[in-house]
Amino acid sequence: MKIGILLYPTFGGSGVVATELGKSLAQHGHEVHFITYSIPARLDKFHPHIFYHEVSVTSYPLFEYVPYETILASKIVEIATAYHLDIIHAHYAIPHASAALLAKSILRDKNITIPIVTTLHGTDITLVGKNPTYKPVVEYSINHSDAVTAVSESLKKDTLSQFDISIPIEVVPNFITSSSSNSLSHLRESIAPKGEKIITHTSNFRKVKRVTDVIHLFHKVRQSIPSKLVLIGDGPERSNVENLCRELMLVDDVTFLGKQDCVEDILQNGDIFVLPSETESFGLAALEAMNCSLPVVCSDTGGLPEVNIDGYSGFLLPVGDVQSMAEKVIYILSDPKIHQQFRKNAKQRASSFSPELALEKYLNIYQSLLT
Ligand code: GMT
Repeated sequence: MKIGILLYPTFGGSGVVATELGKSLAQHGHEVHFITYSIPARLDKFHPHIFYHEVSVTSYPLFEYVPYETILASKIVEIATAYHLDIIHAHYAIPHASAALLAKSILRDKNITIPIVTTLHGTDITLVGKNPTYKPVVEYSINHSDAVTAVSESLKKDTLSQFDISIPIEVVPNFITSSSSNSLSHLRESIAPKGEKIITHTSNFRKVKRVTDVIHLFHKVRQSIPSKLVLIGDGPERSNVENLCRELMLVDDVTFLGKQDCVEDILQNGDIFVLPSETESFGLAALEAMNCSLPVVCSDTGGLPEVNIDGYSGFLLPVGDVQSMAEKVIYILSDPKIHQQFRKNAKQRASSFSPELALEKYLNIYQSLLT
C-alpha cells in the first residue's frame, strides 16, 4: 500500500505517533510518504520505503499570514498524483484533515479517488477544536473523512459530546515502539551523585501540563526523600517554572534538560515519572516512562486511566491535588520492594500497547476503504 501521512513534525505526541506508525508500516513493506513542513523529529534513519516531502512555506508581501493549509493541500495533490498514493492518513484534525479534504476534492476532478483517514489526538478536540473559531472546520473535517480514529475511549467520548458527529469513530490506542539502547549511566551519577532518587517529567511546558504542580509536588517530596527533579522539554511556561524553582530555593535540585531527541535514554535513569496535566487524551509521555520501568503518578483525567492503572503501575489523583500526588511518590520511593514491584508492573503494562496491535487496526481500516 502507498500511504501519505500528514503530521506535525515536532516532538509533540501526535507527531511521534504518526512517525512511528509510518516507520512500522515501512518495515512491513508499505510505501510511506510523510508530508509536512520539516523533517519529523523521530524520522532518524534512512529506510528505502520512506519518503519525506517538505511543504515549503514561502512568504509573499501581500500575506500577513502564510496560508499553510492551501500550500499543504496543493502538496498533497502533487504527491498523491505523482506517487499514486492509495490512502491519506491525517494526524490531527486541523489543518491536516481539512487540507486532505480539499486535496481529495481537487483530485476527484482529475478522476483520482483517495480515501482520507483522520486520527484525532486530543488537543485538536479538547482545546483547539471546541474553540468557536475552529469548530465548524473541525466538525466538517471529521464528518467528511472516510474513517476516523481516536487515541482513547475518553477522546472518542469527548468528540461525540462536543461535536455533532455523523461518522463512527474507532479507538486505536497509541503504542510504544522501543525502549532505549543507550543507557547514559553517567547521567544518574552527575544528577544524583549522592544516590538521591530521580523524579522525572516530560512535556511541552504548556499551561495544560501544569508543570508548576510538578515543582510544588517535588518541593514536598524533597522534604521526606533526598531527591532530584529532571525536566525534559520546553515551552511557554518554562520561565514561570524556573521562577518558581528560585522562589522555593530548588534550583540546585532541578535540572532543565530542554527538548531532547532520545527521551527514553534519559528516562531509563529515573525512578518515577509525574504527569499532573489538566487534561490528556492519552498521555504518550506516561506510556514512554512506563516502558522505561518508571511508575507513573498522574492526574485522573482524560485517557490517562486507560494507560496507567491506579495502584498497579502508579497512581491517579484528582487534577491539582499536589499533596496526594506527593504522598504517593513518597509511598513508592520509600520502600525498595514496593518501588521494584511498581517498576515491574509499569513495564508490564506498557508492553500491552504493542505497535503490532495498532498497526493491524490501522491496516484493517485502510484495507476496508480500498475494497
Ligand atoms: O500534549 C500535547 O500538548 C501535544 C499533543 C499533540 O497533539 O501532539 O498531544 C496529544 O496527543 C498525544 C498523542 O496522541 C497524546 O498522548 C496526548 O495526551 C495529547 N495531549 C493532550 O490531550 C493534552
